Amino acid sequence: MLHQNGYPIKSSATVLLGAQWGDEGKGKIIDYLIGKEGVEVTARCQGGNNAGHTVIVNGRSYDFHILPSGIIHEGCVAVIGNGVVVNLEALFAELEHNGILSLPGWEKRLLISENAHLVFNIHMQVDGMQEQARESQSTKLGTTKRGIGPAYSAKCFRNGIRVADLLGPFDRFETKYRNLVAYYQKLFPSLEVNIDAELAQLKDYAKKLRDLEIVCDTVSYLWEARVDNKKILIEGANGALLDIDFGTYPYVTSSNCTVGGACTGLGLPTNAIGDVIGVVKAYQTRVGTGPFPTELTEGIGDQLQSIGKEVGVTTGRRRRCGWLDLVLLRRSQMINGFTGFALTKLDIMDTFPEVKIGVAYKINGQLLKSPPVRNFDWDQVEVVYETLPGWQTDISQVRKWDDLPENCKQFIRFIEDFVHVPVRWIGVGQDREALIVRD
Ligand code: 2SA
Ligand code: GDP
Ligand code: MG
Repeated sequence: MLHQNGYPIKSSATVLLGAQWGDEGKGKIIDYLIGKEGVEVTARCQGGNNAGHTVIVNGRSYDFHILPSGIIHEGCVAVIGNGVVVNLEALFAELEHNGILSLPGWEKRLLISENAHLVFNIHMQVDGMQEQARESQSTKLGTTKRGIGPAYSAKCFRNGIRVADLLGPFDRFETKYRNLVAYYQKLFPSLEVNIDAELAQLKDYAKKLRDLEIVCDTVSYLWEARVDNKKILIEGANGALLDIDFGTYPYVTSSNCTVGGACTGLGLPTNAIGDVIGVVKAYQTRVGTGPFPTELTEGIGDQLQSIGKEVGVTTGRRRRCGWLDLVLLRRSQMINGFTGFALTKLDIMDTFPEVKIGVAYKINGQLLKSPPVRNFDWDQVEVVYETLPGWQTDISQVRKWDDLPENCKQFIRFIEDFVHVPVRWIGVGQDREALIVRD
């Protein structure tokens, strides 16, 4: 493709997204793709340190919240795009906690957009206060309390503060910061902030960022990477059903976790997007409150939770579990246009005599054409299930499609036929190697 300025743009970016309510096992698939496909640039486009991606390499477990998982690969540049909200304290803690600071030249491989908005401690405090207020109205969302909603609200309210502001004249930054605190204190009179201490800490971060030279115009960087034909992988965080526009609103996060977020959160044109990989867990989980029609509150739900070790990576909360919901997966496909699925955690259902899949919704006996919009309607949903025989075989050591039990293949083909997306990767365990790659 020849760019209008005469530059040949060679590469397009692969986008990897959660197709459900997050925690589909994106971290592991990202790690596999980086290693296998020689990815040179990974980028986060939305969310903040509410995300929690687990990557297990040679027995060591990494948990990434704000850093792109690509940071552990020495040949890979990790970009935090303009659409991400950045908590600097969490960022530096994560670099340390995951042993990144001891990787040679790590600072040459991390880039942060100057346009990204900052998350401050006050945003986290406000997140907590808003949740408390919702609790008394029984409208609690179950946020991660990482200040994500308040930071994105400030961005839209246009009193948000960007990374570039922190690196500019400090007195200007200070004025913006004090104005922001004053704004929140009007809304929440009980909010206590030690402004001087916060500013001193932020000044330290400004120096650190300046010394490291990791803040830049990531739009130009990505454009040049495309001109240089670099392999780019965009790491979606959270999941389609948590998308602020298309998720189960208001029980969602505050960013676009669907494919459009990759463009707006990085400044990439739509024709820069190549493959869109959807990561799908073989069953459904959700952390936090909100609709979950196929939820199983006991029995098999408890088994999925304990066998699948379904616990939040950021907050340690127990994840709710239920059967795979193809009504919602098809919806996710309509919005994202997945070119392939990575189906994860299939091994977790190894012992089940039968497995169920949600295939339609009814309200008052009437089939629905689309998932509900109002909470009132979500509460009325009755799920129509397809029951398939279980495989009752340990598949954790299987590495080839042909070696999977027939009932397991039937489960996978059912998903493909229903959603019309090929399942290209199948996860059968936590490790990087525990994956079946389909030709
Ligand atoms: P927030 O904090 O404002 O984004 O919360 C709003 C809703 O979004 C959900 N949410 C998540 N759901 C699944 N995984 C997430 N990341 C962590 C993980 C979560 C954890 O990997 O396990 O540790 O609890 C994530 N982040 C946000 C959240 O539960 C709310 O329903
Ligand atoms: P993410 O947020 O989508 O990256 O997913 P999380 O890291 O929050 O949660 C997924 C969990 O499932 C992690 O503990 C992974 O190590 C684990 N996992 C990923 N794929 C598989 C799989 O195929 N089988 C098993 N048993 N565990 C997996
Ligand atoms: Mg997660």
